Parts: sequence; structure tokens; C-alpha cells
Amino acid sequence: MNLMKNRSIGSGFPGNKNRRQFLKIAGYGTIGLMTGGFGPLLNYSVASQNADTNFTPDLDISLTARPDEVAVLPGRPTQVWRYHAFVHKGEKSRVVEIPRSYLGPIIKAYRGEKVRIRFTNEIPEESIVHWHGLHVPAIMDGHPRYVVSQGQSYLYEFEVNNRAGTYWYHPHPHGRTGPQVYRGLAGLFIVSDEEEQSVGLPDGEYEVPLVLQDRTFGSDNQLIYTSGHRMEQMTGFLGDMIMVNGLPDFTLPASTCAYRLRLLNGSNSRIYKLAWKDDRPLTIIGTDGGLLERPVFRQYAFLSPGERLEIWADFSEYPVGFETSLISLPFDPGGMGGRRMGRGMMMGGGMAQNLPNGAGFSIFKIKVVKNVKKDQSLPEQLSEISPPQQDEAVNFLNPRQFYLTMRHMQWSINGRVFQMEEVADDEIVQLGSKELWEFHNTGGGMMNMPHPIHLHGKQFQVIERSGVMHEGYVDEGWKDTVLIMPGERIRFLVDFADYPGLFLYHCHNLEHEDMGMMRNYFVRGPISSEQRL
Ligand SMILES: [Cu+2]
Repeated sequence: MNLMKNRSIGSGFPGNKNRRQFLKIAGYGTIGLMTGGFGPLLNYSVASQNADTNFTPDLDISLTARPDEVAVLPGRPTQVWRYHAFVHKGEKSRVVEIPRSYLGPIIKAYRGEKVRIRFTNEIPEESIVHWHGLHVPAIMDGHPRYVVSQGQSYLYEFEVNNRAGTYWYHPHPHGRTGPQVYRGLAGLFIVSDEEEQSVGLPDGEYEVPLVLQDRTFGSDNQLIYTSGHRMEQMTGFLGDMIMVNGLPDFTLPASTCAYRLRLLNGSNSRIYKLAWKDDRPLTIIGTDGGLLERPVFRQYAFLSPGERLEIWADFSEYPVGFETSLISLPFDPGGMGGRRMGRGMMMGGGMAQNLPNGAGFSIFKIKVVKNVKKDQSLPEQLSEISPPQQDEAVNFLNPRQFYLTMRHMQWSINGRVFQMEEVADDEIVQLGSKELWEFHNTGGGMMNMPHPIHLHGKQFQVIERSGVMHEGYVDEGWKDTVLIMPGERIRFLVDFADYPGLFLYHCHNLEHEDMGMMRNYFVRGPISSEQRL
């Protein structure tokens, strides 16, 4: 469907120089696209930021980012930035606050619903919200060029057309995503649909969202971020305390039955190598884009920033009093990953890392506290997913190549760093086409680091992964973020359907992203008459 209908305004943009000014006056999105500074590629108009009278939302909420304080640790409350929501239309239960957490509320929607979100920025710097994993039009995706300053609003209206799954939202202003997420701006966006509901997975108190993050607190209970030193940016922020749903020392009191655990890695740069402390394998039922076709079993599984995993955890065989933990196993993240830098080593004059990437630790505890009789067995089939057809890709014989490299102490993609509206010729795709994209993390030497690569606006299917073999990937199902370890190459199939316009792809190590390890890709499509004007 065309959400852009009756929403667009005139474009015909004069050029880059006047654009900012025009945006400020008009208060809506951008136009004209530049390619390497060689002049306008084409003009592309976007929707007005006035509410569309033809858009009748099923769910209508306000979402405000504002300074707040939360008692995270005993003693003085912690100053945070936090999302607050208010439901204007729809059941109040669609917005679920997490008690005592700095995280934003969980927003719940059904596939096919029309959602209006009135975002207001009340933090003292520019911000914008990105709906991580959702397939929405370019102007609804939270591109950094749509940032609004303190006191201003941005109107989102879109139809939820993703599969049921664990998605999330967080800020996306260029250069400030890391610090804004770190101060607390993030929340889950959970989508449900009929297919998922027919499976009959554990729900209610047996369905537990778990957002994993790391934080460092000073002696005054306030959050400490990186010093801004280049070396710390290069590695990414690593906190020394593991938080679950914004809470320290998290314990999940469980009953003797099956649970559906929805895990999100909402950390800035920490990678978790998930495993059960009691050595049983992980039963994985879902990833970024929802349920897998059938459960898969892993002795351990990587979860990099931005990725999600859904785990089936059955405690029916365990007695009350049983205790286990979800842990992160030690691993080698490569040359710049932190571990080789050594514990307590000064990072180029910056802060010492007490818990490097790749260190082992406990994430949270599960304690069986209650007997229940609830006979629920792991479904053999969870959903239907058609296998990816590589030969449907227009570039089947010649996949698009991306090299993750370091240049002049700066992470880059194909040697380029982010420019707000720049798209290179090899970053333009055709609306409605399928393509193979191939990412190489083979920079080499000391400067190797893992990079979780995220594509905006799309779910894709991994075709192959080669290089260093790890057993801990869950490449099955639909993905929007993939971890690429040093020395690895990954190939995925993506369908550029439905929405033309400018979208991002980037490393989801937020410090890498902020320093420019991010690029635009442009989906070129026919310009509708409303858009042309
Ligand atoms: Cu990176």
C-alpha cells in the first residue's frame, strides 16, 4: 500500500546549500540527493509532517524522550534520558513500562495495524527515532537527516507489515547515537501475528523480554561514557556492569515450566557469547525477524549489538531451588576487540577496561521458585520460511561487495565514511529487485575487530558465511543485523521491495557508527505523480 498518498509536498530542490534552511522553515524531510558531490542525482519528495487526515491509526501514541532520574543502584538516583509513552488510541496494555528501568516502554503491535507515533524530543540535543528491523518508508525510518531539536516533534505513521518478532527502537542522530542509547534511550517493539499465535508459545508471565546492556557507574551512581578518546571510539564503549532490562544483578524467578525468552543486545559495543551455565544447549526459536522455521540447538550463540534471539527455556524437569545462569563465554574478538589489550591496560590514555569484549561473565540468574503443572512441549514447527533463492538476485553472478576497513584511524565501509546525503554509484539499487550483498571483514593485522552489520528497512536471509568457522551463529531465519568476525565473509539475499528512498546500512557497534562506519543506500524507484509535483 502507498502510505505516501496525499502526504507529499513539492520538491524540486534548489541544492544542498539551501536545504538546511528550507528544512528548518518547512519542518519536514529532505529532498535532492547528491552523489559524491557531482550534483543532484534526482529529486525525491517526502511527506509533510502534518498529520494525514486519511490515515486512521489503530494504535496512536505519544513518545517523548526526556531527562529523568532512576534509582538504578542503592543511594543517589542516576540521571538518564528516557522514553515515555502515552496511548491516545488503542488498548493501554500496548505500552508496557518496565518498573525501575531507564529503558523505554515496550510497544506492542499486530501485523497489519496502522501505527501513529508522535515523537517529541525533550533532551537538550537533536534526536530522531529509528524502528530497528521494521520495514517502513524511508521518511519513517529515523534517518539522521530528520533529526529534531529540543522541543520539536516528528510524526511517524506507518503500517506494521513485519512478521511477528522482537524489534526495537532507539535514537539515530548522526554522531550521537552511542551516547543517547547509553543514557537510556531504547525500548522494545514487539510485533505479533496470527502465524505466531497459532504456535501456542509460552506467554504472559512465561514470555520474558530481556534487554542486555553494559554500563559503568561512577561513585556518585552516575553513568560514565567514554572519554571520547580516539582509541576508545575505535574499540567501542564497554561497561563493567551487566544490566538486564536496565537493572543490575538481575534474577528471573521461574516456575517449573517452559519459557519464551526474548533477548535483545542493546549494548553499545559488547558482544555476548551466550550459553547456559549448566552446559545444556541453547534451544533457539527466533532471531531478528521473528520465529525460525523450527528450533535449532547451539552449545553457545553470539549476540552482537542490535541482534535478537529468542530462546525456549524449559524448567519442568528441575526442582524448586534449582539455579542456573545465562552466561557469556570467553572468546577472542580479534586485535582491537579489547581482550588482547589486557585487563586494566590504559587505552591510549583513556579509561581502563575492567571487562573487555570477550571476557567471560554471568549475565543473569534464573532461580526455580514455584511448582506449576503446565505441560508444554517444544513445537517442532514454528513458522514457515521460504528458503532464499540466490538465483533470483539481479546480481547473482556478481554480488555487491563491501569491505570493512580501517583508514586513518577511522572505521569505514569500502573506504568511505558517512556523509549525510551522499550515495555512491555502487550504493544505488532498484526498487523491487533482489540482490546479493557480500561483506568482508578482512582488514587484517592489529586493526581487526568484529563488526555487526545492520541494514535499515529490510529483513534479509543469510546465504553463506565463510572464513573463520564459529559454531555460535544463528544465521537461520530472517535477519537485519549480522555479526562478522575478523577474517569472515558473509553473503545475504535482500529484497528491495515496497519503499524507494534513502536508507542506511552500518556497523551497529555504536561508537563505530558514530565515527562514520555507516553509509546510505538508495532504492531507486518510479516517482509517483504525487511525489513529483
Ligand atoms: Cu564496527
